[in-house]
Amino acid sequence: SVAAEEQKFCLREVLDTFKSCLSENKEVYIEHYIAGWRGLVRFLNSLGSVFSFISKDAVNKIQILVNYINGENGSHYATIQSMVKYELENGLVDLNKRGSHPESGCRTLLRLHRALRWLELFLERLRTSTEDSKTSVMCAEAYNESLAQHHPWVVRKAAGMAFCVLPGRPTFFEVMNVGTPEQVVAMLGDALPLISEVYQITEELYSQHNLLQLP
Ligand code: 1PW
Repeated sequence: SVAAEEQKFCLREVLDTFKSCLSENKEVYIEHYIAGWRGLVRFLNSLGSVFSFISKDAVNKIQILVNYINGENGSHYATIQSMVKYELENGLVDLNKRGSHPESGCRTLLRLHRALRWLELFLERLRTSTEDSKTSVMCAEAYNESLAQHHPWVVRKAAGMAFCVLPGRPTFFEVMNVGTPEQVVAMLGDALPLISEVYQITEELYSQHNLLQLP
């Protein structure tokens, strides 16, 4: 049932899916990347309805990528590396301004990639936080250091308002459903290097191909 599914939610499992993202030669499987994002969206939704505006866009982006994977050229969308190669070689990416390919896989995944950096920075703050640390402040700091630079004023404003109503650290840890605060900290210590590696590999790939500013 849906209720049982929700009850089983545990952030450790979500972060573990990022483990399965990397192939032996360090390529990033899009299907697993998306599975990780699905879990993050479930987590966001469990924090309250204010976060549905944030998760909605992630859901849209996930769906665009799923459609590519299930489409007739799906085999090219196995990894981020194969997607970049395929879309660039076939002129399927709007490089300078939005035109005939406004929803390329490359630009869509770039949005999730930038949001992953936010997550990484936020979870790192959470990991090293103390009992009286404010989740809203940690979340806002992580946002300002990463995603905010890519968002227009309205979105920054709305995001700032959402952060203000984030539950406090104890509730936040409970929703994660990992165990005691000590277990949360240990879990984050395990998961963060993996998320960071997936982020770095994607960042380097995009940088090599000059794709970090795709419209
Ligand atoms: C507490 C855990 C945090 C996990 C990160 C959650 C994902 C953050 C998504 C923020 C989305 C805010 C509203 C949407 C803005 C879009 O305009 C923007 N999308 C993203 C993912 O940054 C850019 O996409 P666009 O408009 O160029 O298609």
